[in-house]
Amino acid sequence: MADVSIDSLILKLHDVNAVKFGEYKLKSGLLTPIYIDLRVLVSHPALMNQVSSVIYQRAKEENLQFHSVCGVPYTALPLATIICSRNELPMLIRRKEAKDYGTKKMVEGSFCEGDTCLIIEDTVTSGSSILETAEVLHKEGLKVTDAIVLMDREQAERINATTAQSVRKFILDNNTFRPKKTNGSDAPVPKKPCVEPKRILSYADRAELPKIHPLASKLLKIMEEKQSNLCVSADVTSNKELLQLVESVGPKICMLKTHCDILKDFTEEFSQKLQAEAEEHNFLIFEDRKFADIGNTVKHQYEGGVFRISSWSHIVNAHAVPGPGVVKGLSAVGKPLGRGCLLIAQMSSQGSLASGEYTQAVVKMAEENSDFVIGFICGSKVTGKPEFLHMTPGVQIKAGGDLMGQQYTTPEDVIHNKGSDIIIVGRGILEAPDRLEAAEFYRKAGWDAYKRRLGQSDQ
Ligand code: 5BU
Repeated sequence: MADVSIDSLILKLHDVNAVKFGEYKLKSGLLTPIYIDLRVLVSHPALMNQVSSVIYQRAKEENLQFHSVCGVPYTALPLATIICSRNELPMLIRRKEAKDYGTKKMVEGSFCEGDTCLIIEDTVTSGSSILETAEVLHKEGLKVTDAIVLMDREQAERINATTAQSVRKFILDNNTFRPKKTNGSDAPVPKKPCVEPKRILSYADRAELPKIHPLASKLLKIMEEKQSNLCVSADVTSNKELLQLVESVGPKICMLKTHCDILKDFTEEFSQKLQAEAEEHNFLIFEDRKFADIGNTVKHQYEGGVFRISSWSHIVNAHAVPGPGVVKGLSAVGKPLGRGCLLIAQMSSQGSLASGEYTQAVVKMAEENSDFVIGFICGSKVTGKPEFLHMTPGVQIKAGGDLMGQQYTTPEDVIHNKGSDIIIVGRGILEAPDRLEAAEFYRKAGWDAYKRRLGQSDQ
């Protein structure tokens, strides 16, 4: 790699208006002698190469040890690409937003748990975007100990001179950044070949995790025992039909999802019969109530009214829109009963607003309330924490949707490609000529996809 003269680089950055000298007003109102905006770099390939070289040189001078490189999206992404391509280093891509329901992981690329990833960033002011990237990588099991930053805006803003010499100084002095909030050790990690692929835990392994919620553990054990990751969505409108359905498909499912408010004749006696069926056929009941009010109100909705949901449903779900109060309210009722809650991190319907930063905030809320929240309704795996269960509605063997925004994906896609744990199937089974046969078909499809995920595809 050719040595890059910092002075000539600064002048070139200046030529393309990536660095401007003068008097600029910042958002904070302060005046600064330097203005930096490296987004224009992509239009100047030679300069891109030079900037990439400076960054990589710095990593070498610091003798940083890492297995892979990740550029903070978006400006540093092409810089990381050049560095990795030229030096034949593995790269990882951090997704900035899990925009669609179907979006997969937050980090693309191959890596082993415990690998160290070097972050590349173009400019930094507070370091928040580096920390955000470090947190996403960390959630996936990666260590982040260092980040290389081309320019530190705060340093630039503090200097009084308007000469290239000063810019040179902060490029050279201030561009190794240590994220503080990760759990990774600051000590250099010896580079080791990645021999073991990241081990995917089985449902049975996860049932035994020390931090697992007892209800999640119970469900995982049922799944393993019945070789079923199928939840049937019992969207029927009478008690009789629901009980008939359960008697038939009970042996095939790990969980039954209900909408008690679409039943025209719900009674307490019916809820008792449903519980007896759940006992007999060894499945859990999940009332898809989607609570979304302040804590005090959801507490009443969960415990009381006509349905007395907490008395018969092992699991309920909630929107995170109201904030953590919704979980607190539900937890006040459900936790003493050993119940659990799923947070809706993504929805299967077209145009859903539950995506990107919202989804990430939901994950955070779940992590902060893991004594009651056992997992998510989502389209794909939203957290690397194996204690949480991922459950996905909008599943049918045929692609497409309905006329009211529902979007379907296949069991293979949900379980194998997107890393979810449970398929929730409604009309795919309910509208089949033989519901039992259809349930067995989906059970097998979901289980085969899970086996493929574990790398046991020949089974
Ligand atoms: P379907 O017949 O397989 O389309 O039924 C899907 C069920 O899952 C239905 O009861 C919905 O209310 C439920 N659902 C969903 O489809 N998508 C979501 O994002 C959530 C729930 Br949350």
